[in-house]
Amino acid sequence: MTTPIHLMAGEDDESGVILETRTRTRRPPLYKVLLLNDDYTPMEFVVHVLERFFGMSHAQAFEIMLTVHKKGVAVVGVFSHEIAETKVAQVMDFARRHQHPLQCTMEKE
Ligand code: TYC
Repeated sequence: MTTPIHLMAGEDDESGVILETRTRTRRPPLYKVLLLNDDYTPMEFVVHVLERFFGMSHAQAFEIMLTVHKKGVAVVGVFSHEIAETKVAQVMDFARRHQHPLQCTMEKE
C-alpha cells in the first residue's frame, strides 16, 4: 500500500496500520563573513567596525584587522544566511557613509 500524502509520519489512517515515514532534518547552512584588505581604509576605522558590528574586544578587533592587512582577507564571523547578509549590509553601508572603500562579503561554509 502507498503512503497517503495527507498523513504525517507515524499517523494512523484508521486502517489500524501505522504508516511510518522518516523525516530527515537538516541543519541550515552557515556562511562566513569575510573582510577584505584595501590600501585606503584607516586601520582604526576597521577596528571600530569589528568592535561595533561583530562584538569584538579592542584587542581582538586589532588582531583581526592586522590579519586582514597582512594576508588580504580574514573570516570575521560565521552566521546563518540572514544574519550574515545583515552584517555585510551594515558594514558596507557604514563604510560607504564614511567614504571608505572597505569591502565585506559572505560565502557558504
Ligand atoms: N590596509 C589598510 C591600511 O594600511 C588597513 C586595512 C585593514 C584596510 C583591514 C582594510 O579590511 C581592512 N590603512
